[in-house]
Amino acid sequence: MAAMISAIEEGVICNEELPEVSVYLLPSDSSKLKEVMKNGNILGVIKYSNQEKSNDFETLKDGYPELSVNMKVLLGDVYYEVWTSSKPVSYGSMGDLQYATDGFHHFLTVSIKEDNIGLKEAGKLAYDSIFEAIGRNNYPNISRIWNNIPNINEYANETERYTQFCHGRADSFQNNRSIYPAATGIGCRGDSVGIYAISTSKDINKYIENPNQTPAYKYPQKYGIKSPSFARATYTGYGPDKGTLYISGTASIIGHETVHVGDVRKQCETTIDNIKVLISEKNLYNYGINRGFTLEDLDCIKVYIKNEEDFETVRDICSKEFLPDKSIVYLKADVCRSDLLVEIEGVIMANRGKEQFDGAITFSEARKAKLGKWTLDMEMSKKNLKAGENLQFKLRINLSTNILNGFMNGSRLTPKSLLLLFTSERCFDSQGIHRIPLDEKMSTLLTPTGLAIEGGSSNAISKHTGSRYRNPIDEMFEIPLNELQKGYSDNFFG
Ligand code: 3EB
Repeated sequence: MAAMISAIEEGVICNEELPEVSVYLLPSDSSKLKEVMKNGNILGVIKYSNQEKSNDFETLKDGYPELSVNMKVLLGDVYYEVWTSSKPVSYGSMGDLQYATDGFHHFLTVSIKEDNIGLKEAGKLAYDSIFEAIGRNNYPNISRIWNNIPNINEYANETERYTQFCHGRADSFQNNRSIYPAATGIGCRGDSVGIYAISTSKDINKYIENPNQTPAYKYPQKYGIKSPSFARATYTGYGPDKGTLYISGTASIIGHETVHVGDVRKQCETTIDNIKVLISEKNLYNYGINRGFTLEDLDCIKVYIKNEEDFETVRDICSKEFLPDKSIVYLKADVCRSDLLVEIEGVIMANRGKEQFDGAITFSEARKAKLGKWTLDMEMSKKNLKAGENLQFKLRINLSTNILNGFMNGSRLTPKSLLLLFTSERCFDSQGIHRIPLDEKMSTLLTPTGLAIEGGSSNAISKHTGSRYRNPIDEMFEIPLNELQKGYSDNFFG
């Protein structure tokens, strides 16, 4: 579709340019690591190594959050996971917690010594401090979190330590926020629970489940009196091509049961199948993300292996499934259930290497209207608008069957087409006065500013609705209803 910009003045659509986060997982001797560190805007650095103490942070450290995870690297020696932003970063700390922000993202590390308090209490304290920091700093929406738990499968007071951790964590979630982000909960060595997390100021996170797995927060009580507080993945960002998909630690679990006990090959294959299903278009579609991914998109892959002797078997499978130019690290670690032999996680940075309109604005929405659910993706060719220029946009709108049926059956009329009014929500009149929707109690369905609005009691600022004001983008499209695909099923959104 194309629209003509018809306003007299030049205008700029105020779409925030969001800072972009990059994650790198690199061996300590790689030149790429030096380059990344030199480029700056570092949100945080996580060190994976067999070493008890971090000894080379000294040379790297520059005020950013850091965490040393004591895990044996099975191929290589020391790996660094480096988080950077495209925008300048500032740093702070609150007690044991260190954080970095770029104005939109908040990265944190916290390490809690268990001492005599026990793992349940340590887990609760760690999460309380996280919620306090992200709340106070105003970045409350967690996208992804990693929990490194010492001696995860050992028992203390007749309960497995992992379930103690889950208990403390669940208590903290209950007091603070009942939305669960993508996570890893994995065994490490040492005497401290090491946690790192990334969160955002705006709620742009979509928390994704796997249709083949019971949501972890609904695991039955036989796995612990309080269920694990995490989702299978998080999609964070605006638009299908400008987001990041964080894939949680994934294991050989179908429903809530461990499958293929004792068979590392089959566990590894099941784990990979679980990831395939999780990131598929069919699954993501239910969350308003109108695209899918494959294993080839997966980067910053961590493969946790319980028994070192399984390394070759696991690597054989993984090197066939994942692309060789992606980062992968094999770590020796106990998984949260003692019968799990392998766990895999990764990151898909959807905004990398994908062709886009120059300076494009994109956004995605998934909403619930009176008749049912709908989603849309929009991509617009330009951000800076000049009168008389052509504007191209790609639009994908999905209406649930409930909405379509509602259109058809809800009235005595039989609608034949859908009218799509495309306007800029924010516009300025010829005196330069900012006209907001409320001026006219408008009801704009699609706006190119990152907001999709439904409802309202009056009209849009549009020539098509008799408004007194002009709008620089103001096009009406008619889409015959019989050309619309049948909508997706209404099985999400709670
Ligand atoms: C599982 O699917 C495997 O407790 O934060 C994976 C990811 C696992 C995160 C966590 C646990 C956690 O239940 C274990």
